[in-house]
Amino acid sequence: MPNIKELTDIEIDITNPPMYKVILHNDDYTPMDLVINILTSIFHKSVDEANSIMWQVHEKGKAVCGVYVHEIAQTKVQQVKATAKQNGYPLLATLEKE
Ligand code: TYC
Repeated sequence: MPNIKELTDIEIDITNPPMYKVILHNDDYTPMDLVINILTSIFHKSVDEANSIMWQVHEKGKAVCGVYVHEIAQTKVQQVKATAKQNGYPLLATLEKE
């Protein structure tokens, strides 16, 4: 029979995993269309949402494009990095703990 302390720890792990923001950064080279494609394909945004996030990054320097558990957030950052590299652009995404 688990004691109360064990039950509390398990509950915290399942219900409140730490969450991470994936932040997209502006640069002067990555084409707007590629950023929109990344936001629709990797972050599952609608074309309207992707357009709005892309303009926010372009005008303000950065924007949050999603909030995920660590493993998923890290995978998305790597997918952005790989896509940018494949296309020869310096697009940058980073993680920030919520
Ligand atoms: N500033 C880029 C341009 O003018 C567009 C851009 C938007 C680049 C968002 C990166 O995360 C980014 N082509």
